[in-house]
Amino acid sequence: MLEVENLVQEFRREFEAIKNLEQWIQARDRYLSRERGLLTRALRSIGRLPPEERPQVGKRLNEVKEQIEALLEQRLSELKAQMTAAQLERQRVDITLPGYQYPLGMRHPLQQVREEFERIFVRMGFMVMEGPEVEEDYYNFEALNIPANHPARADQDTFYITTSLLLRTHTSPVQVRAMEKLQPPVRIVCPGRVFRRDAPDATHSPMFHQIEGLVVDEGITMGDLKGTLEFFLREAFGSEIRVRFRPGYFQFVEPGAEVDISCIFCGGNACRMCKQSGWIEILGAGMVHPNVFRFVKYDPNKYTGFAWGMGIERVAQLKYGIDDIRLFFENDLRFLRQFN
Ligand code: 2NL
Repeated sequence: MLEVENLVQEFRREFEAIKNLEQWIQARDRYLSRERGLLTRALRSIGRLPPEERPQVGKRLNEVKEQIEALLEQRLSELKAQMTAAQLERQRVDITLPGYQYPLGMRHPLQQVREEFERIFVRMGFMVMEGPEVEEDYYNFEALNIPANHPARADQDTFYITTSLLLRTHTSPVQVRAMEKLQPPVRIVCPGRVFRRDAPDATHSPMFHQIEGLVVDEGITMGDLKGTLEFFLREAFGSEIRVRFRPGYFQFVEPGAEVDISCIFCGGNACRMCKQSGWIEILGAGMVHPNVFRFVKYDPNKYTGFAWGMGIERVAQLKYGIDDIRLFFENDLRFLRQFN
């Protein structure tokens, strides 16, 4: 009996020292292991006691075993609860931390110019239309009155994909497609990327952007062309500018015109920016050639129209004083952030 009570004392001491799951497992095995458990061995050794002592010792040992099992069970739940609490503490999300500051993006300067011009034309009742950058030879050249042997078709100017597929060299094919779909009156602007096989330098990029526009209806005249473009240019560059139309040649118009604005830097006096002329060339335009109407099955005796095209990079360069077109495409944030 004395040994049994000593065992109980020893267990209580060790039980108090259990701080974690490993110590708990050690204690359980030390007392309750089927093979070497101190209590298991004590129960087995009852048979070696004098017969009169066996019932009393056996009863006490069974009591002790139940107590030890209950205590261990209780401590196990406590340990599990402690571990769960510790894990929750470790994983806690600190919602008081300030959030990550996402840097705000901005529109590319070319996109800003494009949207500004789109808005002016939309106010005048134009529709914005887009089309494929990979085009058929027919829409890029043939339907625009540029025949197979025209120099604009030479390999050095155009990126060909196959003999009949190419990267569009202007956004005019969008307008040809639009005329195939729509009946006059047509008022559209077509902004987008265009491609020319040029070696890049300060004034050339093999990919650049254009906005073209087209108006077709009965009775459209050169007066409509002049009024529309003059209004647009004053909206875009300031109401004080003057606009000048000079003869110009484009295969798909007749007559054609080069359009200048008075120099926005010197007011038309003469400076470095306008090469002392007082004028800056800003776009090309003209009355749509009857052959173009024939290709899209518009009756050239019923309808007339005008069209124009301008380069977006050139305008953005003028507006912001940028001397190298390649800056637009390098994605250098020190450059781009200046247009925020
Ligand atoms: C320029 C000159 C121009 C056009 C583009 C055009 C389109 C159709 C029919 C007739 Cl569908 N013309 N576009 C007309 C004249 C000039 O662009 O210097 N662009 C940068």
